[in-house]
Amino acid sequence: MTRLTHDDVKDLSENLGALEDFLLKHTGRTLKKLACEAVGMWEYAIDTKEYTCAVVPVTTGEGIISNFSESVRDICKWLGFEAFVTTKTDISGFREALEQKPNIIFMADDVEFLAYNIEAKKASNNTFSTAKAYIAALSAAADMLIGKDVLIVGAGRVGSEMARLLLAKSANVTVTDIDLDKAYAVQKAYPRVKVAEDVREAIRAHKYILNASPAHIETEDIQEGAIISSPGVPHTFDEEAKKKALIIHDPLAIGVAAMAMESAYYSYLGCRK
Ligand code: PYL
Repeated sequence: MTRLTHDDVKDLSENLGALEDFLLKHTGRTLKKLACEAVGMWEYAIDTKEYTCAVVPVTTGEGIISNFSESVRDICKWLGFEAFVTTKTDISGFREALEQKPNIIFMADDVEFLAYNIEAKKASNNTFSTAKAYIAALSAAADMLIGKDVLIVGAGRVGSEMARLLLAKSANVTVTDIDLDKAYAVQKAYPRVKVAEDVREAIRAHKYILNASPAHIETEDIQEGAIISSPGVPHTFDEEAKKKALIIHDPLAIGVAAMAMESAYYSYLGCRK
């Protein structure tokens, strides 16, 4: 996934209410219900207020994204979890977190973002949680995906996981990417997936689109009434695109909500190694 910037997350916490209203209007789900549906759990299987989430800022690679950890904390709180950000970073922050005896620890470097459930000894991964969550959102907005033609734009880690999950929902899946080797690698892994070599033509031909790429989607290519579920950043859809299509996007909250619920769910499932 493309790395977020401070601008992507600086207003995230205060916009959670607006995101929830949008999800309720277009998917009929709250953020929490959508997250639970994404990970396949009953919403009341766990009582989130009985869980504490620690978020540890990590300075490796390109370093801290200002307000990233605070946004993760606030998304967890929105779901009913107790949550805090450690004052220290990295291993010192990890140690500080442990002293508070949390149930789940969130940490992200430039490649991986995990929510580790200490009791269950199992972590949820933002890449896969995001894929599940955006498919759940598309499925809810499109009133099921069985037998429907769905295009995945972007054949990276998220796009490839989306292909697997969409096939499990009996959708007709086409994948496209400017790097055709990546698209054909997904088809090799999942032979039922079709490859569209012309990205723009594929977008013009599909009503249901999962955008798992940082690529800009031209407004003129978007079908009237299309539904585009789009975790990708940067998010470059203009106002005209938003009039033509239902565009489901937020830079972090939908994916984090799914990984938080999934991680807590491991306790309910009694995951014991
Ligand atoms: C998890 C996000 C979603 C999209 N891209 C992913 C990303 O930006 N990853 C990098 C996160 C770095 C966080 C930094 C910090 O502030 O702790 N290490």
